[in-house]
Amino acid sequence: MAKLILVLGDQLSPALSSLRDVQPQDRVLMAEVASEANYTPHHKQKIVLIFSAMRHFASVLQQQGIQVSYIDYQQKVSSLTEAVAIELSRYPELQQICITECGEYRLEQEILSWQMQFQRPVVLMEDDRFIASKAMFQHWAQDRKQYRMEYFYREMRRYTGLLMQDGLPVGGQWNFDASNRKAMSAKQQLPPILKFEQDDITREVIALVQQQFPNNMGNAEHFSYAVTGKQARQAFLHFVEHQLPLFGDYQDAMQLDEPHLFHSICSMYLNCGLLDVRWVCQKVELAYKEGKVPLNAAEGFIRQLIGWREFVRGLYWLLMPEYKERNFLNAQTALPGYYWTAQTKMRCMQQAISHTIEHAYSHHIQRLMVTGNFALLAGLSVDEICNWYLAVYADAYEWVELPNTLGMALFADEGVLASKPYAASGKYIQRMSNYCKSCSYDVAETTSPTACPFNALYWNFLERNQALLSGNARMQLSYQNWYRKSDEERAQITEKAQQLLIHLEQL
Ligand code: DLZ
Ligand code: SF4
Repeated sequence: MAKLILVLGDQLSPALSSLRDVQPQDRVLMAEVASEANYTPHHKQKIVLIFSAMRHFASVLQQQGIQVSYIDYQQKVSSLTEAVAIELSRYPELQQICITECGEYRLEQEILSWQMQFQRPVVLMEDDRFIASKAMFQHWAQDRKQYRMEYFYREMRRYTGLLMQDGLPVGGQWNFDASNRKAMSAKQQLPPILKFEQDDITREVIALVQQQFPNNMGNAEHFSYAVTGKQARQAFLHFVEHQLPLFGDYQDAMQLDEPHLFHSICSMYLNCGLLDVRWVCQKVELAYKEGKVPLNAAEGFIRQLIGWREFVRGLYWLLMPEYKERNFLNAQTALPGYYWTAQTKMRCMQQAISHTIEHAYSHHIQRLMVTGNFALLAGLSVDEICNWYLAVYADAYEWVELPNTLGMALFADEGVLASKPYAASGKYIQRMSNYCKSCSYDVAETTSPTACPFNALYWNFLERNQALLSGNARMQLSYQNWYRKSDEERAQITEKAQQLLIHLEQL
């Protein structure tokens, strides 16, 4: 039976399950469509990455002799459903629709309606690019009162054998996180970053994006990311050689005007399928075995992939759709305009947001402890913040964005993902960066007119959410510190925080 195989914009992997058994009579369909391009206002570079990588991937499939129908954005097709309808009317002999399971709940619902609509079986195949299947995660999660990444991660180490010896973790411990929190000296030499030349396909896509998405965040003209599997592997090997040796040490550090530091920037390639997680982890393990990188770097990196990445995906599919509705701390405040413009006097926020505008990327501590932390402290709308992260980062799809934002950054899931809110005052940002030195605000102050907004907002966050958070064992110390202050000081801080919240747009 001839099949229609739909390949999505984040399924650009030669080893994709739906492509494994492709027959000469089958047709692959790939489509640039309005609904996927517009369900959130994606950063221009995210759209360029996906459309250009889709076009390159389609041409690789064609070169392999596979029949491919490619619908480009100019054809103004509204949705993937419409794309499938067009393909089936052109090729009615395609009797089955075959697709590797997708990354977002909303699209899965759309796909599930096709069987009825098109009167053909829809075969959803497991996305085994992930190491843990949904069933495997469900099995791990069942009967657990709490889901903790660390325990899941240990299972995954055992399951993959990565950094394991005789059933035990290499180096005698599972996790070297404690040695991954060094601040960085401004004199630290930074390794070169790898940029790719635009080819004709990418240039054409850039012109399209500039024309069709003029108001989306960012600028596409200087786009220099990888758009093929070969380039993405080259980018990753560059990281292993140049950045990985110090990745562990400086994983949490932030530096003025330095968006990349020792990070790989490869999540965007992994998440759209250009890189394979097993290949990536094996390269990192090999670099460790060859003595090229220390254990804290290799372990820290592998933990992000087989630990966090697989864990958040498992949780997403376990808890959707109800998960998306959660708002434990009842955060409702509208997103200030500077999340889109970077026009704020807060240096840390200006840096994290301007890096985002410039590169459709910022690293995880900027996302968690600057823009995420600020949103948590100020009680910004969970829905709006989740939508922002989904739109502005080139690596963002809901399976990874939602748990990281709603759960980890905003604690809106009541601690499913993190055992306590990642709330921090300006002191944390001062310790991990050199931002405060050039900030209009004073990180050492809490209530003065030029005091760092993070400080009063941090205390006010505790005060405001006392009924919900003071029972959390891991928050005890913070509450003790708050109540150690005099009544007068607490009243001043509360007053200052209220002023900040009223004038949030002007910070
Ligand atoms: C993100 C994205 C964008 C911008 N455009 C498309 C598209 O036109 N066609 C497509 O197949 N996929 C696109 N994607 C990726 C999808 O949104 C992604 O497959 C779903 O969000 C599920 O993860
Ligand atoms: Fe950010 Fe406060 Fe430091 Fe300014 S002083 S950079 S607002 S933490």
